[in-house]
Amino acid sequence: MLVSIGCICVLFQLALCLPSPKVTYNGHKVLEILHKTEDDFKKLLSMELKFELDIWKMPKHVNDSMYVRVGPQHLAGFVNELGSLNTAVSTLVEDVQQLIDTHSSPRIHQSHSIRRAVNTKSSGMNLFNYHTHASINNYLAFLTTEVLPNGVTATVKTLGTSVEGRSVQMIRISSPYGGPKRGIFIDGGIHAREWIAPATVIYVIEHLAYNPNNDAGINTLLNHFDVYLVPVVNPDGYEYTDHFRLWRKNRSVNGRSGCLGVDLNRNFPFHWDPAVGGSTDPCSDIYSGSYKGSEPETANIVNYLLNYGSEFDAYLTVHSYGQMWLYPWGYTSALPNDYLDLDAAAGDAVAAIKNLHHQKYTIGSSTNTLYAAAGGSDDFAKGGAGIKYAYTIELRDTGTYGFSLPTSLVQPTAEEFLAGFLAFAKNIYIKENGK
Ligand code: 0X9
Ligand code: ZN
Repeated sequence: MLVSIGCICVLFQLALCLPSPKVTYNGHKVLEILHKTEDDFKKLLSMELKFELDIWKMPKHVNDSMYVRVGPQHLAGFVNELGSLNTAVSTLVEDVQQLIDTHSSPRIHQSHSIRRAVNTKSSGMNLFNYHTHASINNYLAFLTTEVLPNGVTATVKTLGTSVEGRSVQMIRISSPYGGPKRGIFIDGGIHAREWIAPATVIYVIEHLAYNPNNDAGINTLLNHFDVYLVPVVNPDGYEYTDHFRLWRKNRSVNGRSGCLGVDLNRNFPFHWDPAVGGSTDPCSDIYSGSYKGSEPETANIVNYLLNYGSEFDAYLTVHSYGQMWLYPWGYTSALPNDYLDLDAAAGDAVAAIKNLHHQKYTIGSSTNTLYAAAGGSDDFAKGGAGIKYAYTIELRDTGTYGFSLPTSLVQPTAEEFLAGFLAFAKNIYIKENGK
């Protein structure tokens, strides 16, 4: 009842005007489960709502592991029911709250300390921490006031608002040199709890804005492309993670269900289908929404990409975790006709990633590498908006810390993503321009 109890409390607190208490995960465990047959896997999935399971990692195939968070009130019942299946179960995380307390620090609000000077080499934004949404929007606004090296300009556009009225902002980083240029679109924070995604997008913004002079790769990138970045697609969910650290969805009110939120990455209007890796249950973490594109946060991206998609060569959506560089499709196991081009560009990206800190990222179509899930933004970008090179990138790690990635790992994670991105952009520029 974690989610539904939360909802009742929300109503209660609204009436009493009290701040909502933090949801804690004391006694919650993450179990690693190995299933032996497809049938057992289906039975396992059917237990999601009954035991309020939070699936942290889906298995890729029979005998691959699944990671599942389960609360103390359901542990015995769940383990008991697992006993009737042919599975091997072990404990990956003993106590989720302890993991959160030990390894993640609260997000910081830093707008006041961003440097107010011109022509220096950085904004002063703390790149190795997690930031509040307000802090991120202040940061984007600050960049537009900067005189950046090499004539680079930063322009901010509001794509729209969220359910709770927060402003979803996009920044364009552009150099006056080179061209004519096509665009690359990067977003983060579709899923609320994946804090490393907005942090990584901010890291990229900062480096593109301030480093074209001393980084040849960035200079070349900006000579070839304008880069458009949206650090937080789902600001309401992102802010809500202050109370409910493992919240995934947005904060839509779902009729009278008593459960809030739609999984935005099941809501995009291209082969939208709750039956493929989504859900029709508003209480599920993978609720696909009541109809395709129902959510304002989805519409913000959809409308922009429908209007301007023809100007973009690439769409990268940054998620965590799992260390993967995935391309469409998520709605089918069939591959796009041009998948070899997408595979090759991803290959250059993961090679550059490996080169930097020896981290291994897996490449493949999302259905064949991760799991089938329709309504993802990558599928829409490619199939609905016609952007050839569309990807979901799952950043670090592979399960040690999961969503509670310590701030000490923000820098290497973001650094290697930037290296991968630069290699990727070089690949697609050569492929599309023949030079
Ligand atoms: O399930 C998702 O939405 C993504 N994984 S995550 O752990 N970040 O939630 C993967 C999405 C891959 N793309 C599509 N299925 N279209
Ligand atoms: Zn995600």
